[in-house]
Amino acid sequence: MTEAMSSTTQLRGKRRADFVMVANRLAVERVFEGDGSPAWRTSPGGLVTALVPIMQAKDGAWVGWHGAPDEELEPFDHDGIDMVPVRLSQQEVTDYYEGMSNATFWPLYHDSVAFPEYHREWWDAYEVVNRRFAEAAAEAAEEGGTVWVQDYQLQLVPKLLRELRPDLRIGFFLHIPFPPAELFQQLPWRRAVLEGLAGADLVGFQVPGAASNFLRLVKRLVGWDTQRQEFIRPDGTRGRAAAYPISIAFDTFDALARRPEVVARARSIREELDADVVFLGVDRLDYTKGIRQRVQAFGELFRDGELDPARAVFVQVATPSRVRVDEYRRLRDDIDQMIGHINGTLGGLARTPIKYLHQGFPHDEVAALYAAADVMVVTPLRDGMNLVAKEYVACRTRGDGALVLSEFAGAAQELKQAWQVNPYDINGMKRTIVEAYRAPRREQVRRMRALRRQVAAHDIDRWAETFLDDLRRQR
Ligand code: GDG
Repeated sequence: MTEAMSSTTQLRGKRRADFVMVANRLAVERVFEGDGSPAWRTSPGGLVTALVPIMQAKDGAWVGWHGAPDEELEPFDHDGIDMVPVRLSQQEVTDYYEGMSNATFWPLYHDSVAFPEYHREWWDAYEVVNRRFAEAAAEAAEEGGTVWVQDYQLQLVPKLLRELRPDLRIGFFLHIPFPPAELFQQLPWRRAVLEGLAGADLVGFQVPGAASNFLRLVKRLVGWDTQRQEFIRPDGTRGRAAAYPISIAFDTFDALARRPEVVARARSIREELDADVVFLGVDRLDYTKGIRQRVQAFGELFRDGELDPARAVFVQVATPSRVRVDEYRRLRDDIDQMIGHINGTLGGLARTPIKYLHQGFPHDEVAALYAAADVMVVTPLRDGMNLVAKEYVACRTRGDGALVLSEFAGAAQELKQAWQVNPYDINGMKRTIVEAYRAPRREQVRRMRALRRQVAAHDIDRWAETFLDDLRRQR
């Protein structure tokens, strides 16, 4: 990841861009300097880092919400990119973002592992906000330009944009899973969503199964013909749906983990933990990530003496997330209680078997944790990709360490040499966790080297290039 950069904010006249990104959030966040004056800083994160150079080279524009409700801002330049803020009212944040996006689409698309709620007023807000984003993109894009729309908050934008600006080349990428027909059909607005997505020339998914789910649904519920990866609209134009597994900036993580400060920090983490074996989980605190099941498994391993609390420790970092959505509050309370119980009954004065950190850390600290952990445990119940698994691999610069990975993460389709588990099968997961840490070092190294080759060869730059090349070819 790049270091956050701050730059002065300057307003620009209306200028049209040849390449426009559209995402729920702008690529910058507002920070306040020492004297209290506001400035914009590039958001950390792989997607932004990968796309910033492309956008700078093309004089691009980025359309998105700037993060504060009830505030209208003029477009401004930030490091050579036109930032186009979209306004959201507080009510829209509640209905479009927390409601329709995060309490309907998010659980429905993740196998309904939490119950999706359907509220008509949420849907109404979703339509209104999607139209606002489409209009902002239509205004920002140059004649014949390219627009790339990101993720489940904006599924109606491709169609709306196509109606407003038939000259544009439109791409869409879904970062989360796309469910099979049996689940998707619950959605009262299913046809509108399919048609919304199918306004794009290229609809990208994390894995091939998601693209086929989409194509099958377009055929069945919208009634359009499909041929292999293509769907054919009534006017005869075609769009394509295919898989583009997202990745990380491998070289950046690899270099970060080799920095002397990070190496030293990893060593001091090991000293502080004072354990022979360190297991690690790093997730947003989200019910899709399988944290309950993972904690259950570790609790039993410690209770049954398979792991000795005097010798082993499980470190779980859970970054606070979507704290205003009810289901996330329940999850936080559950996890607190489960871990409190395990540590209270199995720990001692000097020992807690589970070190639980309900907070976010800077990137170099996360890299040091990856470098310090013998076994990384990534057990989502369903996950579009899961970048944590790939980041761990990239930070294992000595080629050792073991990755335990849920077969329900998109990443499992690429990371074949991980120790794969079904997170619903607690006994199976316990067995595999023990097997991974007891594996001979040469076995761990053999697997890790293969994983590192895979991630190094398929990094985020390659992901963006492949998607954009295919989009160009499609139209
Ligand atoms: C969605 C999809 C898909 C976490 N804690 C800290 C921290 N993180 C960073 C990780 C990683 C990112 O957050 C999490 O990415 P994931 O991919 O694991 O999961 P989601 O947030 O659910 O992302 C997912 C992804 O989109 C991309 O398409 O892979 O399937 O659900 O980068 O490192 N970073 C820092 N401190 C923390 O405490 N700095």
